[in-house]
Amino acid sequence: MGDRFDPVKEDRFTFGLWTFGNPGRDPFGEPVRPAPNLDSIKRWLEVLSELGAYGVNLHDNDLVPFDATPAQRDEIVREFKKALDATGMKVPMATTNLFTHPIFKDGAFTSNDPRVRAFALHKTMRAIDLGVELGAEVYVFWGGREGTEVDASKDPVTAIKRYRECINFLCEYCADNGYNIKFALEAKPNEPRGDIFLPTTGAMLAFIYTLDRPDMVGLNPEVAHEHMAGLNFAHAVAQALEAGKLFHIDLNGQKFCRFDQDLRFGSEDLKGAFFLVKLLEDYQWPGMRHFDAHAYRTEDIDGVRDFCLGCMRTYKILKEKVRQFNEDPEIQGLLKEIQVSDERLEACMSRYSEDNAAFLKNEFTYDQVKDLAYKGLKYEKLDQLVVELLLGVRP
Ligand code: GLT
Ligand code: MN
Ligand code: MN
Repeated sequence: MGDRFDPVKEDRFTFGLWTFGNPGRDPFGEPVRPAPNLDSIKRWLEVLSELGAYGVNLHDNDLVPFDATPAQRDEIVREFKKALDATGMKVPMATTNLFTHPIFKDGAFTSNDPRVRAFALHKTMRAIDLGVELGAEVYVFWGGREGTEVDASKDPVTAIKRYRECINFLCEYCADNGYNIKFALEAKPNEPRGDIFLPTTGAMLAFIYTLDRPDMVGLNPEVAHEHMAGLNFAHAVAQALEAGKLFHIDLNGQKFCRFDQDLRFGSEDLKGAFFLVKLLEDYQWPGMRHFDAHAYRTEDIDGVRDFCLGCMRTYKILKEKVRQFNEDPEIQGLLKEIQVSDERLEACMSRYSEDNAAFLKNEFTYDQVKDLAYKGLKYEKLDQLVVELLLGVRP
């Protein structure tokens, strides 16, 4: 498109191999695009690099087939690394596919069968080795099959204990091997299971503090997954960010309370996307801007390219809107009015003391705030200004 919104490497945009490689299969329809293979992956590395993307992320089996021999695995990895070098593309994040193969039909780390849990650890340790070999510094855990349809089948308390045991085991594995990698847990409320354990970013965050090495583990929130649960994604991300636990992010688009659509970033809920970009940019969050989405099933390969470019351009356009928001005199003037400051009161509330409590309890009475109860806050005006800014009619 040739304007300032075209992506460049410094924007640090990444895509999963499974995103541009998505063949457009759904529960009711066959693939509409060819299944990815090493040759098509190599071509995509060139295309994405030319478009200005920084890198790609992968599951073990996006690159190495489940049944590859060790020699085949090594050959594929060698070829892939050559293609990375040739295109200057990086692999900042890796993960394990613990959901496609039938062995994981009732979960991996939370399976009732210890043999399945042991195999999940076997597969994940090897996948971590692969990620580290490719230079990944973040390792994602999305527990797609860690759940139930039949509540009678699993004790949910035991399931959480098993989940914890496996993540603890894998943290030790990384520490023992001196790997410079952090774990990022990704929540999703349901799909493909009827219910998935630890269904929201907040639930995952609480789980992290029960682990043996909480410092090693953070979050990978995804727009679509929080919207499936009807939640405000920027608020979930803010909590993760404030806790120092935003280790990675999955950007995409999603209508509320539906199946996991994984749509092009910004294609739904533009205002929500704007406040997400605002949060990441205002706080200068240093992570990759990763897209976990795929092209509509109506698209061929050209459409997938349009999809990739669209994700990145929309992010950059919203980033520009954030700059406008932060510089808009009318918006900033309103915000100044709204964000009242009172040094004395704030100091008093910031720390408990007998005196501060006595002051708030005995002297600071309703009389002193009664004028505020019915005072309008001008949020209608503020929100309309945001809408007009997003619609491109602010001066
Ligand atoms: C799968 C899932 C995503 C996860 C990916 C990583 S795979 O597409 O729906 O949300 O982030 O396992
Ligand atoms: Mn995801
Ligand atoms: Mn998703």
